[in-house]
Amino acid sequence: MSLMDLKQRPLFRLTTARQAGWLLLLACALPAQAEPAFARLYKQQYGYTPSCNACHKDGGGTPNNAYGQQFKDAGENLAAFAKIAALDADGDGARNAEEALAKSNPGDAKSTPSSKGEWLDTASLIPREVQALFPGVREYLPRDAVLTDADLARAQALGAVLAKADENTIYIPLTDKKPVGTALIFPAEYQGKLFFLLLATDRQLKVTRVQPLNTAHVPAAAKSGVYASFQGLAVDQLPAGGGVGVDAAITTAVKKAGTLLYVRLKNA
Ligand SMILES: [Ca+2]
Ligand SMILES: [Ca+2]
Repeated sequence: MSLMDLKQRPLFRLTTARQAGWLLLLACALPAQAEPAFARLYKQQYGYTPSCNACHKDGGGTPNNAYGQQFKDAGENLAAFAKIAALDADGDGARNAEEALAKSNPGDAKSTPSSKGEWLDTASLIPREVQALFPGVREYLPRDAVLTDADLARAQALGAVLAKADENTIYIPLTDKKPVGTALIFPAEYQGKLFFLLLATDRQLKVTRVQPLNTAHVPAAAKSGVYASFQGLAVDQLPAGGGVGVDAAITTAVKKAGTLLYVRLKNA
């Protein structure tokens, strides 16, 4: 399938819980890489997956809102929901549990059982870091990158060793229903520490940007000057990482991410 064929696919098609889980993991985990355990527990308790903004002020990685704080203070576990059920975290007059059951946002006073708003819209699951790279884009096609054995073999031929663990979500920004590029958030590891990178391409799958996302705990990755070197390269012609420095760690991760994009979006 070529990149252009993607416009035939329905938007925001989340066919499995796993796909939704991946999206949420990415959307809520960044940039702080907090475990999105809350979202899983919330689903267990209330039967649906909330957006990051149930607990965060402005998407994943931002400070907790009042509901997120109450949940945290109550123990951050399944039992915590009952403990804070009768409270009204956001002060909109509806109790927390009442809001959760009505699918309004217990952490946002603007969302109430009678006027829920669009906080559960799947578009809200597109990470802010991705949206910032495509200003003006209002529609995204999140595409689950599940790797087949053929994909893994193609990747190897391109010089990247991918594994099932590298499966990910590719975000495809659309303008007038047509893809205008791609974006992928993926992990890199340096000296045993995990951090995340964002790779974006144009519609021809040439790299437009590689940037670090949460490198506060890996200062070397924040300072690296290697990011600009990927710009303009086709994703199937990225350099292989080699060596032990942080630049090599980044290059290896970018090679894997670019190759993942290529094998999933370009015809064999
Ligand atoms: Ca409330
Ligand atoms: Ca509310």
